[in-house]
Amino acid sequence: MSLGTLITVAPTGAEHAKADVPQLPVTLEELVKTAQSCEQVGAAMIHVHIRGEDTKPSLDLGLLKATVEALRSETNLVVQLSTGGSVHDPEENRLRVLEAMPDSASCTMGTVNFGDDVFLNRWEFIVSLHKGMQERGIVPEYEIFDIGQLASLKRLLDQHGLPAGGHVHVDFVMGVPGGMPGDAATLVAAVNALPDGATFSATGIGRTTLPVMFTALGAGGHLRVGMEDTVSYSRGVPVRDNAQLVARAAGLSKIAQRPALTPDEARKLLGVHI
Ligand code: KMH
Ligand code: ZN
Repeated sequence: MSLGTLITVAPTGAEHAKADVPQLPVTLEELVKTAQSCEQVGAAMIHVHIRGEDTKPSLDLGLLKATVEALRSETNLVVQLSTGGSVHDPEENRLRVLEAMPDSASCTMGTVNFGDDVFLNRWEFIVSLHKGMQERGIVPEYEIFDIGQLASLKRLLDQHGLPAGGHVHVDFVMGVPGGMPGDAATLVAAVNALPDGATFSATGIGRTTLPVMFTALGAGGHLRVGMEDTVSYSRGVPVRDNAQLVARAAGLSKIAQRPALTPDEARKLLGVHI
């Protein structure tokens, strides 16, 4: 069990509309400010989805590169780009995200129903992402939306070897309609099915946020929080900003005697080069 808690902030995502959630960071300036305020209260890594000028999800390579550069110069956070994008993004655009050379990138381990949509992750595509990251020295975070995807992760590691950095880190994304539920029993079952030596973080979508957070802390895991996953702080109370969610996670981590890791401690845990 790791002594401290890696807190990842996922501030934007691809699903919420700026018109519905005005506090959602969508411009590069808003993203950098959010990143700085989240770092100040305990975040060590940022999971980034960018938006275009129209505030809609984008995988524009130039903007992705500018985002990585800005986050590197204005914060010390580990910069993780999403290769999941939105459910509408084609595979070639998702794969091209790696050309922005982030420290880390997400790699979802299977296809899953996603509300009324389908989040498509074919085996060949997963292998391309894994190999693309190995070649570039980008550290993957394997996103797990359902327990069976852990069997795919073991198959991937058996067939194609360890990721860059030599360490396997998984993020359980729980409570997506179509994926695994966000409850304690499911998280414990998922933890028991992890590859040997892997670390994990967990996030619960919407009202599953708190049960997943408490269970992850108790099970020795790390935390992902942010407005990608949750826009309500409590029943009927909108999230003020991402830092509010990070501060709550950092406070609970401290109470659990597993205080928030610094970004450099996170790099060590994940195998990201300093
Ligand atoms: N937006 C979801 C369809 C990831 O970032 O890698 C996919 C997602 C996972 O958020
Ligand atoms: Zn994401």
